[in-house]
Amino acid sequence: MPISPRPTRVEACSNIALIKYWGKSSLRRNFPAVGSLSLTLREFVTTTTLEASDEDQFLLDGTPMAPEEAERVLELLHRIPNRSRVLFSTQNHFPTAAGLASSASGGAACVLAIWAGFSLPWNYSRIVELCLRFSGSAPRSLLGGFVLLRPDPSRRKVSLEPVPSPLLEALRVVVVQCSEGRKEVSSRLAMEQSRKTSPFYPAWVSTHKLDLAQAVRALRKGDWELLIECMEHNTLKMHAVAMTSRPSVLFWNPITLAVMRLVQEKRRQGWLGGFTMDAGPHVKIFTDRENAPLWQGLFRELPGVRGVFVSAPGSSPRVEVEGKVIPWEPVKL
Ligand code: 2P0
Repeated sequence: MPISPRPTRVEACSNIALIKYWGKSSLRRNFPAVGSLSLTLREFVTTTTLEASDEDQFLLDGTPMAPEEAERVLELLHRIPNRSRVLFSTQNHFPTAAGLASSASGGAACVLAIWAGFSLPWNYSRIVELCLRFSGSAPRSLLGGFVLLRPDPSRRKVSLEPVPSPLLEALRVVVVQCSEGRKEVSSRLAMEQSRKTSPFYPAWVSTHKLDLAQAVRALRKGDWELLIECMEHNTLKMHAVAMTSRPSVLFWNPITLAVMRLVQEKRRQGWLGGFTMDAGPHVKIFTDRENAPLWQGLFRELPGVRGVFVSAPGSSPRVEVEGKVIPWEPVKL
């Protein structure tokens, strides 16, 4: 008899890195060359459901997944011998088409749904590893708040650690959507190109630990100024590495630059906020709940901006099997 999954539903929040992951030391194991520090976002949620079915179906926002997306799910399902066919459905409650990262929440939700649905004997460390294989940013969505991911190449593992901060509760992220449509280059491809061809890649790797340590110190102390300084520095360094790859990868557009300039200008006038951009043109501004409406109002009026969204910090995933919430407290490694 094939093993059937129990009906399972997982909600996982996406995350945004303050200090970036860019580059792999092993392509095969999708192992990061550098650590990263992120914030989990409450308003950017992926819901994944899994149940038995007559045929395998993999849906993203109600339509069949692209083959490379379905392949990541199948890679996990291949680990279950003699399984029944499944209906695997993922919904992103945020604009995927806008290029805002969904592989983080999607990866965490996928691994947890398969683990819980099939009652697999995966321990926490195994779940982290499988999330990492799915996507380098996915393990960070296993925890809430600020999350530090550190690679330990000698053990071929990464560790995850929540970073407590007095800034957390009042923190808000304002996401400024600077284009329509999907991104042109995948992060996976672009970071590999950076590793192989950018003359700045070795400097990126060798200075990264210092950025992480500074940002963690800023968070622990509640030091906004230091946090913004090292987040913007690390962001610009990552983009400099991408830009100086061959062929060059330039994620920004003129709206991106206009938003960055406005953040700097308003900060000089006393507004609280710092920018970061990932593998796309959109700008995310880290600020607090008093200043968030100011940024929102400013960017809604800026010509070319397609949307402005605000998120508070999010928590770890919610896993429900047969309608019951099951404990998911990833505290130990
Ligand atoms: C980050 N990014 O730390 C960095 C910053 C994009 C820029 O993690 O190849 O989709 O699947 O491990 O996780 C996006 O890369 O890459 C990412 P893979 P992923 O958030």
